[in-house]
Amino acid sequence: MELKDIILVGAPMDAGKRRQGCRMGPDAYRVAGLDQALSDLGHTIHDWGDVQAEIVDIPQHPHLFALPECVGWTRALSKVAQDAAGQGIPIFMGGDHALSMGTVAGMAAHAARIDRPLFVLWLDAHSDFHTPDSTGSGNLHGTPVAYFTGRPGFEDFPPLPAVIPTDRVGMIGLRSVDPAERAALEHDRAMLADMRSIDENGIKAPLLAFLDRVRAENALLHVSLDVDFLDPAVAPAVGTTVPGGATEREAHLAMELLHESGLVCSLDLVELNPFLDDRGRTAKLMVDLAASLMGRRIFDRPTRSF
Ligand code: 6HN
Ligand code: MN
Ligand code: MN
Ligand code: MN
Repeated sequence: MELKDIILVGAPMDAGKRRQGCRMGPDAYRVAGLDQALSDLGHTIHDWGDVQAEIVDIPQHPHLFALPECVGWTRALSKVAQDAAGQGIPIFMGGDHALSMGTVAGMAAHAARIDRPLFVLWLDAHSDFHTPDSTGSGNLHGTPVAYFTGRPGFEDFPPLPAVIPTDRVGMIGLRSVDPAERAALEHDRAMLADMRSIDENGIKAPLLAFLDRVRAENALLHVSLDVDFLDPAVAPAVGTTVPGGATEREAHLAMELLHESGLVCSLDLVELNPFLDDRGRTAKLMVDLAASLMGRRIFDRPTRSF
């Protein structure tokens, strides 16, 4: 197996929605042993500590929750992502899903600099395709895909160094998509695999089809893993649970296929809310999934004792 430099970046962002707790995510991953799980595979791990948001001088918005804070996180994370991408494989330990505005913007800038396209795999119950104008909740964690694919309404956010065309986005695990998002997704062609299609055809076929496209374009692949991609029975530590999610087995298979592809350049672990966890089980599952993505073999999975 090719050994990598893996850069852990803590992104204790909690501004993307009203319910608080995701700021504790980075430390939960450290306590759950992410560093050790990855170094056991032979990789070299560099923990860069936690990023802080920049202070941004714009007023609060009447409808959008914590807009200035989200803009400040986007700026800070975009810079860190560009730095880290030049030195290894960054794993962004969230933090809520609004952090992906910054991480994907930064990875897109990196990809543009080395003249490669960037694809994004969105593993999530939700499409996070709202614009600031269409969001009903006003929670910006429901908007990052719209931002980095260049949909309108993000004027307060840093201009994207490189917009990602929607046909370079793959979404797997969908089962809660608001009408405005659905309407927009109908004419923007992302690759969509909802839970119905996974139940009927499995997770392997759509994932391999997407990976074939990434490979054919000699592209880089950023993976964004939202805890609510998983079924709440196995991953309770998230504020936006939707029943009927991916099983532990489907999620591991996806991670192993991603590893075998050799295409992944960066990873977000988002929406873990340790305040809602059950004896650390969600944090540990996310660590095990990250380990599978970075090359842990099936017979090496640890016995989990509490
Ligand atoms: N997430 N569509 C809902 C909203 O509030 O806009 C839920 C968003 C969930 C966000 O998955 O990171
Ligand atoms: Mn999400
Ligand atoms: Mn979600
Ligand atoms: Mn919504």
